[in-house]
This record gives sequence, C-alpha cells and structure tokens, in this order.
Amino acid sequence: MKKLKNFVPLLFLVLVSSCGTETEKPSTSKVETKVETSKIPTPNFNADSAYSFVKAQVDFGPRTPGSKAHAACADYLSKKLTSYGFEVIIQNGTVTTFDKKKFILKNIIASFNPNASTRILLCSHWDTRPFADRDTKDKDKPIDGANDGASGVGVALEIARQINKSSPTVGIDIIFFDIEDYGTSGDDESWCLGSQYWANNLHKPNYNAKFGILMDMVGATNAMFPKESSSVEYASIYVNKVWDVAAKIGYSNYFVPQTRNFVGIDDHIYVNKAGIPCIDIIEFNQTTGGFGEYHHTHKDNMDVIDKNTLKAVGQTLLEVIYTTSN
Ligand code: AHN
Ligand code: ZN
Repeated sequence: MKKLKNFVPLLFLVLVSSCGTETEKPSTSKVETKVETSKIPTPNFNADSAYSFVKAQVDFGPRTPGSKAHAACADYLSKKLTSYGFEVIIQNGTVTTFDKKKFILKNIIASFNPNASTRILLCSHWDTRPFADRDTKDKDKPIDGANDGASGVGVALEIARQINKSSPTVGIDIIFFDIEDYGTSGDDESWCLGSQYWANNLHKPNYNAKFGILMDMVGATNAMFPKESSSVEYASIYVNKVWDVAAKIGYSNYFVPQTRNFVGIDDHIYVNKAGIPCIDIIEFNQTTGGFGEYHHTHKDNMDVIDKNTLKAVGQTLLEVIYTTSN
C-alpha cells in the first residue's frame, strides 16, 4: 500500500511530462508549417512575355499625344489590365504643352484587390516623345520609345499577368501616366503632365498607397540602376528595401547600391507631392554621366531592349510585392 501510494504520483508525473512533450512538439511544428505555407511563393517573372508586351506597344507606332497609335495603345493597355482581373479607369484631362498645344491626356489607372488596405503603386509613363531632339537627324520625327516608355509598361503588364495567377496579400495599383515626355529642357514643369494632372486630381478622394515604384527606361542591355537621389530624399526606406531585395536575389549588378544625382524631374516627384513615398528605377549611363546614348533619339527602338534587364527589374518587383504584408 505504501509502495503503491508512492508509485501513483510518480506515474502521474511521468504521464504529465510525456503528455506535455507529445502535445508541445506537434503543435510547435504545426505553427511552423502554417507560417511557411501561408507565405505565397513569388511567381516567376517571364521575360519573354514582358518583351512581347514592349514590342506590342512599339508595333502601334510612336504613341504621341493625339495620334491614332496613342488611342489604339490606350485601348490595348486598358483591355490587357482588365483581362488580368484589374478594375480599370481612364482619367481624361486637358493639358497644354510648352509649345501651346492642347491635348486630352489619358492616365490609365488599374486596381487589383481593390479592398485591400495595404497597397503598392507601380507606375510608368506610356506616351512617346514626339521628337528626337537628341538625335543628329530626323530630330522633328517621333521616336519608337521602346525603352523610354514601353519598357516600364511592359514590365508592369507582366507583373499584372503574374499576380492574376496567384494573388498577393497586398493590393496593387498600376498607373500608366500620359504625356510625361513632351517636355523641353530648362522647364521642369513642361514634363510629366499626366502625373501632375493626377496629383492635382486624384482618381479617388484620399487615395493612398504604402509606397510607389516608378519604372523609367528599365529594359536596356546591361542597364545600371543606381539609387536615384530624389527617391533617396523622399523615400529612402523603400529605395533600400528594393535594392536590398535585388541584392538578395542576385541582381546587384543592375541595382547598383550607390546614389547618383542625375534625374531631377520625373513622375515620382508628383506622386511624392501627392503624399505617397515613391521611388524611381531609372537607368544611369556611366559613359554619358546621364541617360543612355539612345535617349530621345531614333536608336530607342527594340534593338536596345534586353530580356535579362526586364527580368532583373520584374523579378525584383515581384519579390518586393510578395514579401510585403498587410
Ligand atoms: C528630364 O529630362 C528633365 N527628365 C527626364 C524625365 C524623362 C524623360 N524620363 C524619360 N524621358
Ligand atoms: Zn523621355
């Protein structure tokens, strides 16, 4: 009897402790698996597809304000985004260019997961410069704008295609700004008419996004994207986030971790003025100390577009999107 009395609590203790370890272990590993499976894997950015989206725009001809190609391309972009599950609106507004011409601009604005409160804004301009003022010949003719315009839009369309196949937890907005490239040097406000119009007339009252990423000239061979100085000034945490992600997935040869002061004016300035921290991924050319040789010349055609560069930018942005949580 005495022996049994001593034995019972001992047995009880053994049972309790073994029970404890048995229930603890599976529950810990259950939590771990749950965390792992709840992370949506980052899709694989398809550079062939992005390239075809760049080419489709160039095939319309130069998308200069007021042209048939411009109208047809607006229709194409809005239909593409709709087909990828985005709610699309076209913001129309009348603007006057530096040479006193009036145009009705079309900002193409698309939302995925429209009810998600944490949102990432991707943007690019989709118009083409109507003159090749940095060329030596045919300066008054419009350019193809394969890199300056079509490349950023092409990357954004491929991102749209991928997120439609596997929805991220955050909401995504895409804005293709119009009439960015009808400016004249020395007059900062003559550029970026679409983004200026949007900043003064938000498409939704109190529209907000956690941060924005502008893509400008993101398709040329061996492009280098140093950190652009206005982006660092306005939104350094997001510059560092994007460049760190690029380094982590092996693209620091494109996303060079140095700051360069070389842009001055671009659509991200007006997105920042609208209260959304926005960075600019824009090519810096070491030889010219500014834009690439093709910039605002007839060389800005499909020959400058390189799938490896589209891939580096697109995969980095997909990784940013799928590692941002609500
Ligand atoms: C200026 O040339 C002043 N800003 C560059 C904005 C731009 C034009 N990006 C592409 N084309
Ligand atoms: Zn330009």
